Amino acid sequence: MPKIPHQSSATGMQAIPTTGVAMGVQYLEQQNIAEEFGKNKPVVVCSIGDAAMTEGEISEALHMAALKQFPILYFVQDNEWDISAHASEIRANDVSQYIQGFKGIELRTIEGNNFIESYTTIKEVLETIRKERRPFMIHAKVPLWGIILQGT
Ligand SMILES: Cc1ncc(C[n+]2csc(CCOP(=O)(O)OP(=O)(O)O)c2C)c(N)n1
Ligand SMILES: [Mg+2]
Repeated sequence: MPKIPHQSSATGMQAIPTTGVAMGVQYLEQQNIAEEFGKNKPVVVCSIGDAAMTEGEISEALHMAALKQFPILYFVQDNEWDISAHASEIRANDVSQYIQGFKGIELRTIEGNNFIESYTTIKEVLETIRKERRPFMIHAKVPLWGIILQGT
């Protein structure tokens, strides 16, 4: 069953707690005191927006995940908007470029509105994390809903 940690109204605040959970999962496994899940080992998912990715705390979390190889997926939904500010106003790079600075976190960049590509990539990444116990980032490029609705 999924377990969901606390919510916060400040953007990006999920990265440190979720990375901490992944650290805990790794600790239990390394100490041989983890619950037995067979092939279905736990995976931690940090779901986050493109603008929230620019927060300072994110860097701390990514550094530890890359260094210690935690079983976590950073799932970034990039709609190119930060409320009413466009990506071009608030960031120098997208996350596929940014993550290159964190050796050890494997990247997949996908079109998030392509169901087959999204489904197969997420399936493959979750299976790999369950097996190989290391961090991934999926950068899903997605449309902004409001703009789509206005256009219809
Ligand atoms: C630390 C902090 N700064 C600013 C805000 C105001 N704020 C709320 S949502 C948001 C934009 C988030 O954009 P993104 O992470 O791309 O998520 P999206 O809404 O596009 O899915 C901002 C700046 C906030 N909640 N917390
Ligand atoms: Mg956004």
